[in-house]
Amino acid sequence: IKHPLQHTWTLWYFEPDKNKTWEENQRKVTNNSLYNHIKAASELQIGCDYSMFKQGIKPMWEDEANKCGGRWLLNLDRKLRNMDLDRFWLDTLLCIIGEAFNGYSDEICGAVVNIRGKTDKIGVWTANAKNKDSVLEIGRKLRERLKISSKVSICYQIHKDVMVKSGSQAKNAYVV
Ligand code: M7G
Repeated sequence: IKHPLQHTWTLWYFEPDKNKTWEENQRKVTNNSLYNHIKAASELQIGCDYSMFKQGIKPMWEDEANKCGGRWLLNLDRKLRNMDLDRFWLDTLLCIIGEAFNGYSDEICGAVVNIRGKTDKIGVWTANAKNKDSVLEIGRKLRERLKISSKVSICYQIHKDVMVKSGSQAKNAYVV
């Protein structure tokens, strides 16, 4: 049977372990782990991530597919964890896997949810930060599909800026 989706996707799980490097802490979620319960994002421990990326792309800045790219970033106050986080993450997955970005889905590399102490984060990673039209269109579409309130703006950060700043402190290259 022809695959009904355009791409094959890989789910990654990050759990912080101080004895390992950041990269070693990224694990592919294999078929075996599907026999266990895959927790909702809101049930993960602080410090953990899920990443869903196109097959062959690692969920890291250094990957060939990501190195010129950036991410649309949605900051979610911890207080929203019970209410909104799982819905936002699920809708984000549906957008990327369902190729919802009109002609721009080729620009999508993947998406990440970071569970953190104060502010959880959802990032949609795109391939080339210089492709302004596609970056903006993806941002607008994301706003629309996630039904983000017009009072809230979402910002795009270039990975190269995030690498040298720290976490969410990087400047915003685009805003929608
Ligand atoms: P984070 O988990 O993206 O956000 O980055 P946080 O600051 O809210 O926890 C935390 C740290 O993880 C970074 O400062 C890096 O040391 C490491 N890290 C994160 N990412 C996404 C990467 C990556 O793509 N490559 C490498 N080498 N380290 C990363």
